[in-house]
Amino acid sequence: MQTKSIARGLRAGLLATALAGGAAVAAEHEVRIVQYAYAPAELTIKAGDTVTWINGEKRVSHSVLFSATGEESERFFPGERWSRTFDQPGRFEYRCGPHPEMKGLVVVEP
Ligand SMILES: [Cu+2]
Repeated sequence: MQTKSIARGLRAGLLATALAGGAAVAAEHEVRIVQYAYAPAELTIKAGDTVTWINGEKRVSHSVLFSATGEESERFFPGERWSRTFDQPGRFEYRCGPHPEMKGLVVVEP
């Protein structure tokens, strides 16, 4: 009888810990850049997550330029990467600074 109620208490405690931990853990996402394109071009993430763009080209540098704010990464070269954390929900359309035809979108859910 006493053993059972202790086990129940432990289970409830573990569940609460798991839920709190799950909400606090931010995820990492990757977007590869190959042949003048972002892949995936559209990405849906949760607020607090980080996206890393990886230049997978042979010799071309690219950037990530957010159209709405003008915020732009530095140019990054083949093998290099650039990361941004998205704390606010919203739609973040972007393109490549030197190659405006390259377009991408990050949707950040609350
Ligand atoms: Cu580019």
